[in-house]
Amino acid sequence: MRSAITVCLVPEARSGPFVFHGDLASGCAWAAAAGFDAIELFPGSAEEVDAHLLRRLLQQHHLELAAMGTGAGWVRHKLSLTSPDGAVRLRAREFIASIVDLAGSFGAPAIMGSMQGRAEGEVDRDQALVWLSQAVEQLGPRAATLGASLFIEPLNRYETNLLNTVDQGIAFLEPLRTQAPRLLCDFFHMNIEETSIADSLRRAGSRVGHVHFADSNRRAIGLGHTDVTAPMAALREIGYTGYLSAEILPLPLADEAAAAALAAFQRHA
Ligand code: LER
Ligand code: MN
Repeated sequence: MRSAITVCLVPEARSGPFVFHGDLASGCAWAAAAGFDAIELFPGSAEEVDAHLLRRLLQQHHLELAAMGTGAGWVRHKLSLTSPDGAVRLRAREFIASIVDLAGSFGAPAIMGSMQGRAEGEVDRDQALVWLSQAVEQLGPRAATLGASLFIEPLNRYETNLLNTVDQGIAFLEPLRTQAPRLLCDFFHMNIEETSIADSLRRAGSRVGHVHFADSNRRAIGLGHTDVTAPMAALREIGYTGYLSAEILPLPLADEAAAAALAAFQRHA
């Protein structure tokens, strides 16, 4: 397994679960100095990322790109793949597609988390899941063409009412034609929604594509009350070799959060 840490380029996401906030150059330098293998990038949009600069910075700092988030589409523009407004759904799909392309050019997956939206008002759950499946059937092959996956992230009940659990994620992926998508298992959300994080990881098996390595209070593992012994044993059992990515709050301060996250990685991976 490899370590990653979140780098956020979006000032509006200041209160989000990102350790570094600022620009790309400082974020890469900081992540490398903190000792991580990779960054997980949260950009404002694909257009706002200078791909040449990112490539140069990753090389210079011996970093990988673990994944790229698409949540700015929600945070900034209130886009969602399940909006009742067809024009908004289309813009959401285009927003994610451009991040799939950008991340894919680095061999990295895009993350579909908050852009899944929620079933509410005139949109019932079945309709929302149909729209979500249709979007993923388009985005999955697009990522696969670039040799990348697409990460589908179940979120806790306070953020969505669509995909909350790993089992719902598995059921969502099962009927799809595209084989590219994998599940993003975020220990913070799982602590709220799963009966057993370890058992859920075992059921997901090879569908686990990425892990957000966050404690119960969304701080670094070790700074909350989640015991990751059994989940880590489960990850080893299923042969997981991907990232443990610290998508955590910068608490008590960013540097301390990063140090705690790296120590947890070294202790458990
Ligand atoms: C994104 O990875 C995530 O976990 C969400 O909770 C962000 O709102
Ligand atoms: Mn997450």
